[in-house]
This record gives sequence, structure tokens and C-alpha cells, in this order.
Amino acid sequence: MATSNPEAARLPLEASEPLGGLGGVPTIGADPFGHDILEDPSEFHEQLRGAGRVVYLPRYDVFAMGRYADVRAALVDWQSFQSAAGVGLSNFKYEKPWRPPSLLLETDPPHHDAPRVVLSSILSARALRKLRDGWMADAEQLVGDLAERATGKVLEIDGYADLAAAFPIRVFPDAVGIGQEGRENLLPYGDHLFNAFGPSNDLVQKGAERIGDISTWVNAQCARDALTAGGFGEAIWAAADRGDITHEQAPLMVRSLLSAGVDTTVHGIAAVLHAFASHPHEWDALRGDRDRIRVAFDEAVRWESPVQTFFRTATTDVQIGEVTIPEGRKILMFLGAANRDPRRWDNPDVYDLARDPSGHVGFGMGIHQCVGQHVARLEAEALLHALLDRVCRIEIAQTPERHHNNTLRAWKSIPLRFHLS
Ligand code: OVM
Repeated sequence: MATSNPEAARLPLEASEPLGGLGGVPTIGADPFGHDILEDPSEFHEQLRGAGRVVYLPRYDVFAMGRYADVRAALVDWQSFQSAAGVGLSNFKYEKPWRPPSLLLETDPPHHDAPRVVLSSILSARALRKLRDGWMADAEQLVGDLAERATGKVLEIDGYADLAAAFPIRVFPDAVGIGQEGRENLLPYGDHLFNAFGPSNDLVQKGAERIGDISTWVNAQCARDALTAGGFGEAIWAAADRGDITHEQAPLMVRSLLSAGVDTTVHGIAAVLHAFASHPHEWDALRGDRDRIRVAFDEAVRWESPVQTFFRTATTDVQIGEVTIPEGRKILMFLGAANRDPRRWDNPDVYDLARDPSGHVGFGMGIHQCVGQHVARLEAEALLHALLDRVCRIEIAQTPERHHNNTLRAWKSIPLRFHLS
């Protein structure tokens, strides 16, 4: 069986098991981690959704799903589709992970439960209330400082570097409670981590040289005595003192914050800025009704899906329609394709504040759904309030440039022109 032999499991299907019990699986030969598709995945997503409920990708000998209903159902069914074998292409049963597995992302119940309960409480909407006023003031200051660069009423900035990357880097490390030094490592760490969920292609190779030093720095920030009072990090260690988690688990949970909490939010905020720049009437609508700020961010997460994909692993033979996914096989869940599935969304490619984006799978779904989503929403909300105070129109000043990552739908630059009020 291909599934019990790691060597065979990586061969193309034809070579290991000539479509025997897998007959009838639609096959797509394209490389979803290749630069063309990373630059613009929309055609591939359409092909994937159109081909069937489950598709086989011979390039990586994995299965894939792109329709909303199937992606959602699989994410919710953690019993059949486990995370503990890793949520990247690599199967932890056969290959040593590049870093110790995450206690949240790369586990399932029962091991997942205690870390999840602890972090849900530390990052709950209620627990974040005390951060709100400070983050609003920080956003006003950031936008105010940028506005000083304006020529008359026109301000040209890079929406990626000057806002989307600048704001989370300004507020999030303080909220966790890490020191000032070395914060420039956070984005490269996340970039490599999210590349490493994919195949070991050029994007992974490019990060490999620096990742040792960067990981050493990240891991050092997770120690109790590296964390300042009042932050999320200290709260994780306090949970260990209470016995809710062990003292061995605490540093790995701090590492989860530093892993999942920076690049995701940065590219989520970039998505909302790009959405408004490319849909100017929606900015007018938001200016007329600030209560739609929450919808503005969630609709941007649906529209862009900053986290495009995660894998699961079948714990048993799973039948989906005509196809049986054999036990032990990897399935690539296309969150980005599901979030633009016309079977679920009207005019899915349009960024639309009038729709209800709830139910999107941009934060995942089920027991692993993003535990930091309230943090992300608060960051986006603070920044949008500050921009609404000063900016009456957002335009694209020059063609934005994508940054390619195996997992993230990311930006390198978004040249914007703001018209100040
Ligand atoms: C973690 C982790 C890392 C990357 C992503 C993520 C989106 C979690 O270390 O727990 O969730």
C-alpha cells in the first residue's frame, strides 16, 4: 500500500497504485505552488472547483478540495481529517518536522484541548478590551505621522510597508510582551514558516540559510524571563502555574503567537487596504457607516484569504462522492478557492460590504479555527478608524506587487494615493 510506505507515498499515483480503487478521481497536473499560480491563483481555483469535489494532484501525490461545502465539511471533521500529521505537505509520521510541532496547529484532541482553552481565554474579545484604547491611539499616531509627508491634500505611501506591516509590528510584539531587540526577525520567521507548509521549492530554499538564527531568536523570546509583565506571554506562563497547561508547554504556546500572529495579520490588513483601493465606492460606504468596519475586515479575509491553504491527513478511508481518499493520505484544503466558490457566494470576486461574509473559511473552521481572530480584527479596526478620520479617497498609485509564499496570499508593495479630508 502506498500509504504504509513513505517512499511509495511520494511517487506519482500511477507508479504506486494504477488508479485501482481510485478510478474516476479527476486529476490536475498544474503546480499550485509554482510562481504562475502564486501570482494569480484564480484560474487554478476555478479549474479545481470545476473538476470535482475531490481532485488528485499528481505533482505532489496529494488530494485537494476547493468547493466551499466540501472544504468546510472537511475542516469541521477533525476525526477523519487530522492535523497531528502536520498541516503542510510533509507527513510527520514519516518525516521529521523542521521545528517541534505546534501544540495548537499540529495536534488534535485530546492534546489540543488544554492549550486551546488557555489561549482562547487569553485572546478572547473580552480580554482584549483593555488593549483597544491604546491601539486606537497608536493607529492615530501612525496615520498622523504619515500624513505629515502629504503634499497638500495628497499623501502617497506604500500601503504594505507603511501601514499593513508597520501597524502590527508596532502593537503586537508589545501585546505579547517580547523585548525591543530583534523584532525585525518576526516577518522573515513567519514567511519561512508559511513557505515550509508547502513543498521544499525555491521559496523554502531561499529562507533556509537564515532560519536557524531566526528560530534561535524566536525561541529565546518564549522563555518566561524574556517576557514583560501584562502581556499574552506572561498570561500563558501564569496558566502553567495554575496547572491549566504544563511548564513545558508554555514556551511552545508563546511560539504559536509569534508564528501565527504577525504575517497573517499583516497580509490581512494589506488585503483590506487593497480592497478599498480597488473598490473606491466601498470606502465611501464605510465612511457613511463606520459600524461596517467589522464586516470590512471579514469580507477582506473572505475576498483575499491571506492563508490560502492548509493540508489535513486522512485518518481512515474517507468517501466523498465517488472518491475514496485512502487512510494516511494528505488532502490540500484550498481556503481561498472555497471563499470564492460561486456555489456559495454571489459575485464572489467582488469585495462587497453589503454581503454577510460570516461563514467564510479564511480563518479556518471547527476546532482549529483561528484563535487569534479577535486580535486581528482589533488591529484592523483600529487602523481603519484612524484612516476614516483623515482619508476621503484611496487610489492605487502604481501597480501593486505580490510577494510569493507557499501558503500566504501576500504583498511586497501596494503604492497608494490617499486624498486627505
Ligand atoms: C503555530 C502556528 C503557526 C502558523 C500558523 C498557525 C495559522 C499556527 O505555531 O501554532 O495558524
